[in-house]
Amino acid sequence: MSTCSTVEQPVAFHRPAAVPADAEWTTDSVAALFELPFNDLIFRAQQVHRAHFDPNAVQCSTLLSIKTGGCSEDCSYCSQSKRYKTGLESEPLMSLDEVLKMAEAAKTKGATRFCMGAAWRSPKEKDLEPVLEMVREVKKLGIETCVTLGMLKEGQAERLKEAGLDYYNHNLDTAREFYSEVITTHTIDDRLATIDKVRGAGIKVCAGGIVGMGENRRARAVLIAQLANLNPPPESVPINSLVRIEGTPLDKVAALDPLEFVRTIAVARITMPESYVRLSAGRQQMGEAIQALCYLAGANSIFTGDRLLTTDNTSEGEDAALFAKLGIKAV
Ligand code: SAM
Ligand code: DTB
Ligand code: SF4
Repeated sequence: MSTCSTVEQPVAFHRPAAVPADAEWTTDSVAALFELPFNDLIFRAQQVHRAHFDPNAVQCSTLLSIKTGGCSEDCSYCSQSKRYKTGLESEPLMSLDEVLKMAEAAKTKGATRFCMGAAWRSPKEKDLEPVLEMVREVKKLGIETCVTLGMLKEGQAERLKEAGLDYYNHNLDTAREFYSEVITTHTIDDRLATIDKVRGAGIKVCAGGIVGMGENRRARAVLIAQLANLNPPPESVPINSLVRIEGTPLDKVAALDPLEFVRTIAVARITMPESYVRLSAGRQQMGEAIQALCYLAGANSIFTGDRLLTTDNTSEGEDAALFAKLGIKAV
């Protein structure tokens, strides 16, 4: 029989992939989405995306590493852990003036959110005060604020909220079952506890993970199900493609098939219909075609600016050129 025969339809074409009857996603129902024929998966993701968002608009945030390197944690992917020889130079907390200059520049270039990241396990009291000041002053520029500072102690989230913080980024990073393969100095339950504190303080949650760390598809399904079952799901879901950093334990891990990355974006879109799905780290390594597929799969936010935290990002010109080709507007 010819491969183009119209007699046999792929079964999944007529069968909507398992949608849980109650709003709870199981690993199996998420794994079933991953197993769909690629075109069916993207079609479903597009349907969900178009029901909730302008399909041609992408929100842009700019990152700044306000405190770099020297981190106590052992996250196997990270350039900033003091346990690995990555050649990164540690830098103390930046001054308010420097941060404000960067935030102004980001706003001028069209970013609508400024995200300040610090390489801490958790912020000490003496660290939090200057960060609160940064949040207050950046907010005054008329741009949304986001920080990612590690695990929070009681009361810290409330103080960040009072300072005007819009979003707190705290990723689950990987599946519970795979977590200790990647990180041993804290647990996924520690991460969940901080997300609870952030939510409790009325700050919007930005939580996602990294793919391409040697996890299998099942583990990706576990991660997405856990994010989707947060109640409510995170407003922003960064999906990072591992940026392999020389000197880290994951520097030689086999690269993930880029189409599997696109699938992960589509599954995140379907399971978290109202969330912004952020095509995060790894865009520079992806090229235009894979990024375009990610937008098609429902990614609707990115990090813009020449740098992520410690690694290069696509340039402003490259992003503008791709958006022009695709007719995407930055919002
Ligand atoms: N120390 C804080 C924490 O761990 O939450 C904030 C900074 S940490 C660098 C923020 C996030 O960046 C991590 O949770 C991880 O998802 C992402 N990240 C770090 N290194 C990465 C890499 N090499 N590739 C992809 N994502 C990475
Ligand atoms: C997120 O999920 N990804 C961003 C942001 N949140 C803080 C960080 C990506 C870091 C990529 C590696 C680096 O530049 O150090
Ligand atoms: Fe530290 Fe965050 Fe990097 Fe982990 S991901 S080593 S906590 S900076």
